[in-house]
Amino acid sequence: SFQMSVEVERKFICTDETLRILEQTAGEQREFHDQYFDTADFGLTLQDFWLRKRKGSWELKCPMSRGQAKVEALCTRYREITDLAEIQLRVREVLKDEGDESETQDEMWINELNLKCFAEFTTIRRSFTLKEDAVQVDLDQADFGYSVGEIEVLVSEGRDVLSALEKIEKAAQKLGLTGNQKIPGKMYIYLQRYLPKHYDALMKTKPGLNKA
Ligand code: V4E
Repeated sequence: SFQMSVEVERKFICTDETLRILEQTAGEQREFHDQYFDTADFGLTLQDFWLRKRKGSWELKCPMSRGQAKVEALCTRYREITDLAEIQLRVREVLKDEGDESETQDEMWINELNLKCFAEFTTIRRSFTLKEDAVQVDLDQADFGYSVGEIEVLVSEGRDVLSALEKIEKAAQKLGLTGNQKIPGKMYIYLQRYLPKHYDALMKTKPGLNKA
């Protein structure tokens, strides 16, 4: 069966105060390079699908039907698909590709579907696990000069998203996060800086999103 999980997360800007709190727990650091793919007319991202390759593995983040208004306030949630055959199926569906549905090997499917890498960057990530709240906190430093934190909870499909929100809220309070503004992720800043046409097209589909 396909491994599908739902990621609920809240981004934040990490202050020295929050960093001090996090550094009381053991953290680990890693580095990765992400490549994001879309068609020339933004067939995936304008529908809020995010296709990415990281360390040789593919992942598709898929939007979920609008749920609790509470989720949209400060957090985002996406279904994450990591099974390649399932990713190909979903991408073909989103792009309304008429071609044969046979699973193609290697990177042939990328060319076939006219997908191109539109953004790539390297991130240094420090991760902390707050065990008592069952959340993970990541501090990301992207190589194009943007740092952002995120509190995230993975829930399995169909599980209660509200309890995830409560965990995130509890962790946010512990970390002294008082802001109630939605903080943009790395990709939004990247698009805003380097691909303003793409960014503007996205903003037209998401009028509620905060500008950076
Ligand atoms: C979902 C999304 C994008 C894809 C990147 O997602 P993100 O979780 O920010 O990346 P990262 O590196 O933390 O992935 P992880 O390691 O957790 O798998 S790019 C834009 N979006 C949509 C989006 C949104 N709807 N709202 C906000 C505030 N940011 C991004």
